Amino acid sequence: MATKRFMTLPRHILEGEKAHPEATGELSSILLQLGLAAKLISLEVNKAGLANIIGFTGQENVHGEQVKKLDIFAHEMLIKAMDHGGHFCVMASEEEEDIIHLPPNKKIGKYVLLFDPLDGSSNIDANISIGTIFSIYKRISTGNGPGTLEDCLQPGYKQEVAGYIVYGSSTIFVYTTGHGVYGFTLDPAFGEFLLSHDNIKIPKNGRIYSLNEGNYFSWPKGLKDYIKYLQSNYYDGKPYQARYVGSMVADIHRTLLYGGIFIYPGDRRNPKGKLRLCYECNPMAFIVEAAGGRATDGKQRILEKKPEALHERTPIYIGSEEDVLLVEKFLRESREAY
Ligand code: P6P
Repeated sequence: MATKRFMTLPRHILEGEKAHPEATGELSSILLQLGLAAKLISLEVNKAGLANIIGFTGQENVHGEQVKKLDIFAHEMLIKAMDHGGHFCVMASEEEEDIIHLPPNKKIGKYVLLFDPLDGSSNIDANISIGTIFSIYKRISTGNGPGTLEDCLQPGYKQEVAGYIVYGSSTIFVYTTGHGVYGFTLDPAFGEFLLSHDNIKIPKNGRIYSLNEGNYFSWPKGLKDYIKYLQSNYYDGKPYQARYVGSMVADIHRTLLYGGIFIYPGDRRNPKGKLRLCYECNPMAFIVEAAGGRATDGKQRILEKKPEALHERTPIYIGSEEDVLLVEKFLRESREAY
C-alpha cells in the first residue's frame, strides 16, 4: 500500500482492486468516474454564491419541490459522467420520476446506479453543507438489454458499492464496497482527493442525537420518551447534545465520525417519514453498517426492506449500534403507534 500521506482516491481504488484478483476493474472505473463528477459538482457548488446559478429554475421535481439550478447541474453531470463507460444497464435519480435508460448508441453494462444528485439542496442559498449520495448494484434482470425497474428495486444488502460526497468546508468523498469505509478530502491545490479518513469505525455509542424536533407533537410515544431520556442525566450526569443540520449527508457524516444517532421517523402525519429508501437510506445504511453501526426503520433492518417503488420513503434510525438499539427498545415497549 502506498504511503498514506499521498494515498489518492484513484490509487486507493486501484490498490483495492489489486487486492481482489477476481475484480474486473469495472467498479474501479465507476468509482474513478464518480470521483471526477464529484470534483466538477464541487466546483459549481463552491462558486454557486457568485455565479447566477443561484435561484429557482422555476421547474418542479417529481415531488413537487422547487428545483434549484444546482440540482439539475449535479443530476446532468452524474448522468454525463456515467452513461458512456459501458458499465450500467439502468440508472435512477431523485430528480427523475422514471428509471433512466442509457442513450441507444451506448454499450450496456451489468451495473445499476441510483443517486440523489444534490441532497439537502434547500440549504444551498444559506451555504449549509449539501451532498451527493450514490448506490450501485449488479443487475438481476436477464439478458444484455436495457435494465428494468426491478433492477432498481433490490434490497439494500445487495449493494456492491455505496457512498456520498459532502460539499462543506471541505469536499469529502466517502465510499465502501462493504469492507471498510474510506474518506477522501479534496485538495483544491491540485484537484485530487487524498485519503483523510482511513477505515472509519463509528463509535459504539455517541453523545449526540439528531432529528427535527419541530415535529415533536407528531412523533410516536416511544420516540418522545426516548428523546426525553437522552435529555435527562442519562450518561454520568450529562445529557446528550442535539445537533441537526437539516441536510442528511451532513448529519450522517457527523454521526459516522462522532457517533450518536440520526433519526427521521415516521409520524402521525407522515407514517413513512420523509427520506427515500432506494437512494438515500439504503446507501447510508450500507455505509454505517460497514463502519460497525446500525440502521433500521424502527423495527426492521433498512438493508432488508424490499423496495416496492423507486421514490418510496421510510422512517430511519441510524448511527451507533447501542444508540439505535436503545431507541428500538423504547419504540417496542411503547407499543403505541403514534
Ligand atoms: P426536514 C433535505 O431537504 C432532506 O431531504 C434531507 O437532506 C434532510 O435530512 C431532510 O430533508 C430534512 O428534512 O423536514 O427536517 O427539513
